[in-house]
Amino acid sequence: MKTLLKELGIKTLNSGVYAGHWINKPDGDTIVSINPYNETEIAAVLSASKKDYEKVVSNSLEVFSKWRMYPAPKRGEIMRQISLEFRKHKKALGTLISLETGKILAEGEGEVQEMIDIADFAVGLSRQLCGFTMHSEREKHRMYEQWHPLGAIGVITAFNFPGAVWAWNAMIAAVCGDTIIWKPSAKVPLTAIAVQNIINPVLEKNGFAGVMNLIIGGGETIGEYLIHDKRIPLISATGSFVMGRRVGSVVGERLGRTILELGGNNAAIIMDDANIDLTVRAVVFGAVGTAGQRCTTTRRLVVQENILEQLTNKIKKAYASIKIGNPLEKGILMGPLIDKQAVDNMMIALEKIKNQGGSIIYGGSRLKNKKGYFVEPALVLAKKEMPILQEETFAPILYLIAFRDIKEAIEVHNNVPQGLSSAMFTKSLINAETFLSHEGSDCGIANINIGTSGAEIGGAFGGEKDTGGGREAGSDAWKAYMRRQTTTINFSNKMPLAQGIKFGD
Ligand code: UN1
Repeated sequence: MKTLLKELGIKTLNSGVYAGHWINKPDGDTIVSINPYNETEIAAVLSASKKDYEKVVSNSLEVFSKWRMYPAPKRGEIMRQISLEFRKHKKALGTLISLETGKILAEGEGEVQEMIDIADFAVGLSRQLCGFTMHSEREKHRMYEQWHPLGAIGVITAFNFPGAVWAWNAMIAAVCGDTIIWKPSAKVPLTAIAVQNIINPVLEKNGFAGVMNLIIGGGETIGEYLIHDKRIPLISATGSFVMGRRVGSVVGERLGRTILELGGNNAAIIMDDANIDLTVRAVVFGAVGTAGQRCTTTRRLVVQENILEQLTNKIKKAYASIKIGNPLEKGILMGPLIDKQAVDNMMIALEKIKNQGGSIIYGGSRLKNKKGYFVEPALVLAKKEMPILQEETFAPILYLIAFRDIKEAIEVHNNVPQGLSSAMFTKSLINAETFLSHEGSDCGIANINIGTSGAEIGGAFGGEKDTGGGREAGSDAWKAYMRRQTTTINFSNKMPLAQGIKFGD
């Protein structure tokens, strides 16, 4: 572990504030990063005070005034160099992510791959920040729109994807000409420090230290400063609905912009014509991967009643073969939850399930024989009226709900406050297209014969309703990081008015 931490520049006690340079001794509290696998301390971090916050913001604003005038393709070239650095450190960073979050190594490295992918995407995007041109109704007039950088933006990320979600935001915002102030979850501060250490030499070498900055601290301090700060035109926040509502209302009050990527309560509908083996594989990864702690985790299976028993038996069998343990060990498919609170929350949810008439047909116990925040994944036979089905419990609990026809399935599917990801398993074109139609899934992501989690970066990522409506990563999500300007140029010798208005002539 020592060499790993050394490669990533992690010391026993680290500064948690970068403002174009590491702030030597930030004034905030000390945060300790705990390995959820064995409850031991990995390293500690000095968090930011209000004074440190001011340094980060003023630096980000100063760097923005230069960065915005640096040509976008050249900004892209710097993202290319960053992408190469991510590649170089994929193994080490993936291992640290695994250590700090408890996700298995394959997923830790997969997360770094997601960072590489979005950095590569940003390189290409840097030559494609295109606006439309329009035909003016006036003679010898040209009309077009152009996109300008927004400013210094705030990026608030959650513990479960401590690298990738920052990269979705930072890589895209940076090619758009923005500077970034990153407030990661205080549960995973070391990944953030490691990432900052990886990108710093590249940004410094190119004369742009401080395009991407870091501020580690609590939501009630640093988070609150960021969302209230008029100088920050955009806050992109990933986390719970409660957090998102706070961010949305405070930033909305000052007419700032937000990108909100909040909880999911994702369902997969399994039709009786589905390829069952393929379905089981997708469902197990979707429900148990990252120990059920993805916002895209499959939480509800809506199953056609005539295959419920067969499917349940196969899932049970698959669950029984899942090895739970040290996330760094080969063959392990499920690591611990992030902390004790997460385990307690799962146990509270399971109690509620029982009280509401659900039956736990597999797992659900706290694993007491080993250290660390371990649980067994749980399978629950649920009734569609159970109130708990409306909630996102950030743990590996999978509800099985029976349905008769596709109409009922879609009704059950959509009948939750959240709207992030969704899936249908079927071989029928008619079922698939119905699910994808205007009266089908109401989510931001809808898949056929693919699970709810594990999205590629090329598409826009995000969801509807209580998920917050934001979109990040690929497609045209970049537009949220820029301001649009509509421009009309008159190259005639006349002064015609739009709508043919005659004004004194
Ligand atoms: C998250 O859980 O916040 O689609 C992000 C996925 C990953 C990203 C998850 N690519 O599951």
